[in-house]
Amino acid sequence: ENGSSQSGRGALIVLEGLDRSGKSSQCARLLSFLQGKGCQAEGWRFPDRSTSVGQMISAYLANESELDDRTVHLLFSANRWEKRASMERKLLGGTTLIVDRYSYSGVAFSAAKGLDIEWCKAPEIGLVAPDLVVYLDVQPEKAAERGDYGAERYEKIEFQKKVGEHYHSLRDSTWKVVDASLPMEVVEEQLRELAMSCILESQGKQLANL
Ligand code: T5A
Ligand code: NA
Repeated sequence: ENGSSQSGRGALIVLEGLDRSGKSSQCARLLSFLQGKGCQAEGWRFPDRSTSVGQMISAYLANESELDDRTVHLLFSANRWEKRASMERKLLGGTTLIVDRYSYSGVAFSAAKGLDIEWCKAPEIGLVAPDLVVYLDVQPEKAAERGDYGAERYEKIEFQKKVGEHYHSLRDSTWKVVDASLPMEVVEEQLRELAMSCILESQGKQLANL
């Protein structure tokens, strides 16, 4: 693959956070920064609504369909599993992936509905482990003031508070927490630094699994 022998593997960088914490905006900014530096990088997101599983999820999120809580949990997980092989191929080929939500969203949102957290984690085991998880930290009230809030199923302040508590319990010392209530440019600058050092450090490390 292109450049893989010179530059090593790509890094798996995940952005997590509540709805409207700024993940998609920051993923786009980080991606263009990295590409501008000549880094081989792609932007990914979960749910990936382009697949048939993703379309079922999308209809559910838009309140166009009803699904049992465990069923939708497993669909979100299946949506990551169907991308696992190509994710690994990209990373080993030297492409860094900037991923908008991953397994932690899967666990935090389903646990906030009351599902057992260990049950929620189980189907994520074996997916590719991120090299870096950045949590964009914002109060639900602040996020709710941002554009288009409330359009999708989970965009309710009380529910988002529960999601935030579950994210908190999932965090470990490897996560980087960024204050996402700061201006976009400030968040962007912090993400650049975190991503650059992660990409360098990841080159010498083997890919791991969750
Ligand atoms: N879900 C997801 C699960 O339940 N299980 C799973 O396994 C997965 C993967 C859809 C839903 O699915 C759930 C979680 C979600 O509820 P999604 O498609 O990622 O997930 O949708 P959202 O997270 O809702 O994405 P949003 O687009 O709403 O939020 P973002 O991406 O965090 O925010 P962004 O960048 O679009 O910004 C929102 C607004 O805020 C402004 C932006 O300009 C924009 O208007 N903004 C700021 N304003 C001021 N200061 C800042 N620092 C700002 N940053 C952004
Ligand atoms: Na988003």
